[in-house]
Amino acid sequence: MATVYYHDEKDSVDSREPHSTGVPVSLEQLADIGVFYKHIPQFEDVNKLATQRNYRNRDTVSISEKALGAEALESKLKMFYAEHLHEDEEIRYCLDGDGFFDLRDPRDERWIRVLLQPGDLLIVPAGIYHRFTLTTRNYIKALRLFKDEPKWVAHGRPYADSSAIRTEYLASVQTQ
Ligand code: KMT
Ligand code: NI
Repeated sequence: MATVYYHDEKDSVDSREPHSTGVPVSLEQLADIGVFYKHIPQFEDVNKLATQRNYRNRDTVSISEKALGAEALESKLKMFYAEHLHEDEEIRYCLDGDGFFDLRDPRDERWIRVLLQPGDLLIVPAGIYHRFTLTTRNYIKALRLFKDEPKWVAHGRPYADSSAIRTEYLASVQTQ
């Protein structure tokens, strides 16, 4: 079962704690905001999905104190946990460890938290505000898939509010 729920918004508590309200969010609700979640245990099925959706680039990241050092880890997490959006749809697939993706529901501005564990795949649509953090285990190894050239640029809020990609995303959610 996917672990997806509303975030408790208690921002004084470490982001790596679960922050659960105990109120679950269904995969249908995720789909309503253009987010697709699936547990895919077989790696070849990830490759199939990537081919079907025209993904041409990928990389693997290890995010942990061991991989990055304590200081770099803290600064990376700060960056990932700042609310941002990307100009392209992107896939995240958890290979090892775990982490939380928070997705901002554009209809009520609530944060929806998705736990990514090994074999979990998340399609993050272009234009959705989101953020990422580890769990208290402090380690994830993840595959990041990009349609074209990896666009590392994260557009922060509120600067991206008036961008074309945000407007397009909001229109796609409203017409569903
Ligand atoms: C993102 O889009 O915020 C990220 O890629 C975070 C790290 S991937 C586990
Ligand atoms: Ni991002």
